[in-house]
Amino acid sequence: MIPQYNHLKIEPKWQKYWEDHKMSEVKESQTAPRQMRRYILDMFPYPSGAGLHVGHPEGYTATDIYSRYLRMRGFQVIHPMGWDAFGLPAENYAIKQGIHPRESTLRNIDNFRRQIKMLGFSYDWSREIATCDPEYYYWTQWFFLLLYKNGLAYRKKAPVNWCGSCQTVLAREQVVEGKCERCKNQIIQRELKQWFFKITDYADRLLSGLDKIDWPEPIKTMQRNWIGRSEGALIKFKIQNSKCKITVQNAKFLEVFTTRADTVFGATYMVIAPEHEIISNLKSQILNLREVEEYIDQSRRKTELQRTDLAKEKTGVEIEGIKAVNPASGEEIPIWVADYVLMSYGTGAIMAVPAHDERDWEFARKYKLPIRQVIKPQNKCQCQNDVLCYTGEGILINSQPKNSGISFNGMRSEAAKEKIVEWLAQKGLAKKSVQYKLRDWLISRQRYWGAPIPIIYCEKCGELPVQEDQLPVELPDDVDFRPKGESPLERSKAFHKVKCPECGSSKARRESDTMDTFVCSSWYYFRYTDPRNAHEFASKDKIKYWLPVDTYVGGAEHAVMHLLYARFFCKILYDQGIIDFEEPFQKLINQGLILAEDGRKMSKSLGNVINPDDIVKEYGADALRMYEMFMGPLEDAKPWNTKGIKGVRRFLEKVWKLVECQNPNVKCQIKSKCQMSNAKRVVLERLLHKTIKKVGDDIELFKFNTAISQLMILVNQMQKCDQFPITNYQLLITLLAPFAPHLAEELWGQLGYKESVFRQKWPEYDVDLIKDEMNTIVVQINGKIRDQFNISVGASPEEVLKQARDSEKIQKWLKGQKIKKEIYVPNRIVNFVI
Ligand code: ANZ
Ligand code: ZN
Repeated sequence: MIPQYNHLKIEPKWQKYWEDHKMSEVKESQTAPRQMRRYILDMFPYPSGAGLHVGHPEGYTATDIYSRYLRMRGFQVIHPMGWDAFGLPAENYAIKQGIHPRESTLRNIDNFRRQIKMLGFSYDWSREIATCDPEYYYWTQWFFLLLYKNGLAYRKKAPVNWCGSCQTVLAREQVVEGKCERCKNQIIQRELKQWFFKITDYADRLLSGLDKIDWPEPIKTMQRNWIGRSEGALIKFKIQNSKCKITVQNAKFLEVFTTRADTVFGATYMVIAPEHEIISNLKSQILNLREVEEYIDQSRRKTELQRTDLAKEKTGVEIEGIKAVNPASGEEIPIWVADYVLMSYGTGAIMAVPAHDERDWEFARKYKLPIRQVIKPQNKCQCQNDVLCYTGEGILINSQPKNSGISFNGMRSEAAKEKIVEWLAQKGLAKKSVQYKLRDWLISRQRYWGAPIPIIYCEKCGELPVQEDQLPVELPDDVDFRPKGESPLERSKAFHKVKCPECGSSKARRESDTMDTFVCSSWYYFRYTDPRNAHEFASKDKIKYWLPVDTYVGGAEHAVMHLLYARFFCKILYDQGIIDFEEPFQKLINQGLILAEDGRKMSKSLGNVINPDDIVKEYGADALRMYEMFMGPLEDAKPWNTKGIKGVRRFLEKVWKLVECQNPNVKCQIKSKCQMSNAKRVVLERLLHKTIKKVGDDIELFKFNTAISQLMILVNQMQKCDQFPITNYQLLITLLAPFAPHLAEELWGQLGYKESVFRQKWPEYDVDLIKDEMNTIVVQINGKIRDQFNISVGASPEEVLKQARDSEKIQKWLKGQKIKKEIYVPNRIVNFVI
């Protein structure tokens, strides 16, 4: 009897073995050459109360397969795991339940660790880190000070979402339809002093660096758009009192940023953002101030997204009493305030060209503002869809300043952009300019559960950094988590009682903001290389030994924030001479979403969540791992399918039986005499070597689904014969090992080996056995070609002749006639003489 494949017994057994034998731990070695080291990294998870989701094991299985494979190929692999442990949900839970976030976070981490271990991933647990650990955030604070000392961290006023009834700042996700999630009070925008990191200083390098890394193109595009570099010009429009035509003294000019200076003659009005300072500067001149202020008030209640949504109808109010002068045409044009113009981009003001910009077009139509065409499409038919508003480039028309010999008519857009800016520049009214969408990174959070910002404010000395030897600034425990709504840190006495590091006065107070958790995750991959270092965030040697990360796997939802911030930090360290590379992650791979069985996103509220605990219990970790890799290409979104995991489980059972039959101690009932012909045996031998090649190649390309298909094909063929040399079974197990490590270890042991299968070398394929494995045989009748077929190289002459005779086409030609002679030119031609 063949023993049963009992995953419940096998899996914990081997997990313990791997841990006891420290199979996944790795140390620096002076003899390991540089090209034989790899850093394989997963995005560390936020340990939520819900536990592991089936989406987590998808990426983790991919990196595990790759890491195990690389180790078998003789590489030194650093493959760590840790916890992105600070964050709002833990704090909210604390505030609601009155339990300390540390307690709930540590509990969640324990659960996550248990679940990850139950899946048999080969992480080096000796390198585990948690960002909420004071030993870790010591260095997060050190990074803050590094930026601070280099002028890259600064404080300025910025709007926050403020709930007047809870008396607290809210995160974006706590604002639901403009109202406080907790008390349903209307949220207002309030200006508070906040900390920023000057990521904008690095905009160009963050852009150019993208060309040097092997990342998915969509992610690069998202980063490029996020940085949003635009070349254009700043153009000044004079402002005058609409009655007396005298230039206004408080604000003589309104400056705009445009990428289309070629359209300046078509600018028939201007629009400023509601927050534009000109409104308060010119209050006395504005005739309809009340109306304008009311409009501004309304738009303050909208989010940026609502304001820029193209589908939403645009609104605005004309500012009466002042006008602008178009510097090109000399015409007087009206100034409007409208919230489709954002204060945060360019100058917060635009010249509106309704004939060539869709937003302006829509606005002009609604408010009956003049529309003047100044660009003619170069190619007439091109414009047919755009008769109304042509947004492309083309040939200038209606672009001639009055009373001057100059004309831009007939010029192409591209040249006109240059010429017009040059012409206006002579009058001091224009200059070239580059603008970025990227804003400095707001890192202040008015929250408890984060790394405290290491700054002290003294009544006398002002803002001072905490001395390095005073780090870490630890989160206090004398805090009250009863539901009050505000950050508990704010109210901690112990935390704020501090002496000024400069003058010693006790009239000093700590900064009570904590850092955005993205600060913690911007440098964690360094810490893994030297996780217990008490003197540095990581030693230079260890960084040099392991970094940069070779392969980074995670969700595409991190396209901009985390992946941009990490690159930013890396460039700072490079500029400090601490590291000698500028890009942290050489290759990036995004795994796709695993959807619910119904094709929707898995979510608690839909009740369609698959829990990995249940799956592992029923089918085993190996089945879960292998199924998730078999579902489809790693990058694709794919729905869960219970039939699918059953199929994979059956495959594993098939492998189990197949190998168990070779176990000399097992009496196998399904063992039968091998019926294989010589040719088929060679085919099988070739298939085995082809599989070695394909599985290896596919693992390198992260194409695990096709590697698994190949293994399935091999197993099906091997089932048809039990007379293989035992080495073939060994090969099969080694190939399967990275995918289904527990099963592979167990079968390996059953074949009598004492050492782990992961101490085996990854098999090599025989080049001769994979190349040109089929011959094409041409079949002739009386010297005329009548058919051809492929047959395996090892086929005997009898087998070739039989197949030739059996061919349908040949049968037709032969109808009723006898073959007089059969001639066989080996591996090439069969000729029948009739
Ligand atoms: C005149 C014009 C005519 C424009 C035309 C476009 C087409 P990108 O490419 O994204 O940089 N703009 C400038 N500042 C703005 C702000 N704060 N809020 C909203 N829109 C703003 O876009 C640059 C263009 O966006 C600028 O060029 C400006 O409109 C608008 F046929 O100026 B353009
Ligand atoms: Zn002081």
